[in-house]
Amino acid sequence: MTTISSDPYPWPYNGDLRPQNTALIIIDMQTDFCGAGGYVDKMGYDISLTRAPIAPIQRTLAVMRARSYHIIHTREGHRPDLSDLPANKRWRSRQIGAGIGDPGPCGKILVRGEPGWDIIEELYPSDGEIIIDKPGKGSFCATDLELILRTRGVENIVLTGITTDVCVSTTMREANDRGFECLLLEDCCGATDKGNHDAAINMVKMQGGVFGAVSNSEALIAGLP
Ligand code: C5J
Repeated sequence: MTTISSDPYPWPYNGDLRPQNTALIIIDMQTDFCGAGGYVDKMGYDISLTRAPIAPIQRTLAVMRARSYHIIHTREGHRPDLSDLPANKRWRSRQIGAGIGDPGPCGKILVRGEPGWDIIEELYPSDGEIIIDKPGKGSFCATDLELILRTRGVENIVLTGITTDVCVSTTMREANDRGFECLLLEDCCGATDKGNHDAAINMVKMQGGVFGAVSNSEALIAGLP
């Protein structure tokens, strides 16, 4: 029986925490979401908020990699011909001056293969780690993530990345509905608005842990077998 100190219950619920059944998912740590000249920067948000989780994720990743946990990275982005970009998503992004698919300082915004779309150097995947390319906010929508998790026997998911209130929250809800036992690491996430970050974390803890539990990198590293 191994659990991590977390809120509102020691995670995972059944105490079955092992490298074989547990994955670290690092969501959308791309230049477009946390780098100078990327999508979030171009929209006018403060990228220090989305860069804050870089160091805690690095520490968590190093420990989980060394202990052979499953490591999965995601990237939000669209095909170069934009055939998977819904018209309303493009329209909305243009309203705020950062049109998806339009040229920007880091190449075409949120387009696969462009410099801004790729994962930042500090958290770049190692050989053999899974990368999920997703067109939407949730990591399960229009991807093979669920198939990969089930094939590998993953039951527990540790969630990190950006942004807390959008892609991380959507992925956590999708995973929870599929029966995965989820832990969100508070300091390993960030949002474009601090209030939204706090609210997204608070929502997880309602109803006895309606989407799972919340902890932080220090507690996870201290308790990880
Ligand atoms: C957004 C994300 N915010 N990775 N994407 O559009 O949260």
